[in-house]
Amino acid sequence: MVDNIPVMAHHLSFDQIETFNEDGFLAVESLLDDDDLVPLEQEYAEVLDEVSLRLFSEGAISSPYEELTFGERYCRLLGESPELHRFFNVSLPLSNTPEKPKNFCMHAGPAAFSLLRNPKLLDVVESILGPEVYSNPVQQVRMKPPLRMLSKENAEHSNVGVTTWHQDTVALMPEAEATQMLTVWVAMTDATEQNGCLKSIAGSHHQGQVTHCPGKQIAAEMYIPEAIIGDRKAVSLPLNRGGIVLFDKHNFHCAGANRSSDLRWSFDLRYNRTGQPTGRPAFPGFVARSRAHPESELQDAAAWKRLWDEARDNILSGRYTDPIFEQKRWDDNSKVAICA
Ligand SMILES: O=C(O)CCC(=O)C(=O)O
Repeated sequence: MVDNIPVMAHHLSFDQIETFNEDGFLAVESLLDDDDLVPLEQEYAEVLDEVSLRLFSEGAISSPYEELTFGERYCRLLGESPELHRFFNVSLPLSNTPEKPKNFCMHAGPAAFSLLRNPKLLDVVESILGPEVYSNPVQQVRMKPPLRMLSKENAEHSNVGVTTWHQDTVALMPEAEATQMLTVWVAMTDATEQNGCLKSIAGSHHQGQVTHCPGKQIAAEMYIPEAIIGDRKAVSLPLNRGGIVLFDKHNFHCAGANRSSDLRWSFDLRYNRTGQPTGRPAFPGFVARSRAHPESELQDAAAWKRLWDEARDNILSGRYTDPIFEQKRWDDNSKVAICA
């Protein structure tokens, strides 16, 4: 801090902010490095070890595949246990009544919490949202095996397969209509055309909220129909490991299939201005940065995990009765033709 002006080493430049405002997205290369990413890779390797040994001891998989690399092992195990990805996600599933409570799970480890509070990410977020930043719980890990290794259902599940064209607002409950929310997508592995990097349509956010159609196989995978995309040209966003992409909440974006032979891994995190509704009240957020009240920032990884454990208990016990997620974008007859 110099004379109360915060020093933000990774603040976006004026030109970058202008580009973001014009296009509705912005790629920032090489923001994160090994110091940021290796602790996450180590934590995820431990989770994979723990989960695979447990599933093996329960007879749910044929081998824990300890001899394989992290990526090979995850991909092989997901083939045998299609809901394995849930143990790695940084959010609970979007269901009030999960069929299998054992798989109503997530990962809330200290390295994941450190990613949410990473000062480089928060400098970038502060450039767009201002100094009071809240970690919005609409966040996902995407660990995507090569398409050929996926079941039909998983091929259409955006945590592991393709991601259809959408705006991020579609994930929010109506309470967050006016919330200023920013998506920060983080490349844990290189993202290429071949392994299904992001694609976006520049300027699409100026259109505001558009119709989304119901997911064809998986309800949560709502998509913007062709009739709305039209012949606008998509821009591919390949990025090296450690790069990030920012999205305005109304930007149209998607991600293709992984046609490589390796795992493609990313996180997508969201932040909003503190005090505004998150759009996912069933799940916990926290103050990630506050220039006015730094004492309000959550700095304790164990406390963050406890918040998620409580949310899980509240849902599984039926104490949380409001819908976690609403498939609200197609409850309207005018959409029937456009979605057909
Ligand atoms: O990585 C992906 O496949 C999709 C990410 C995405 O849609 C998002 O960040 O909103």
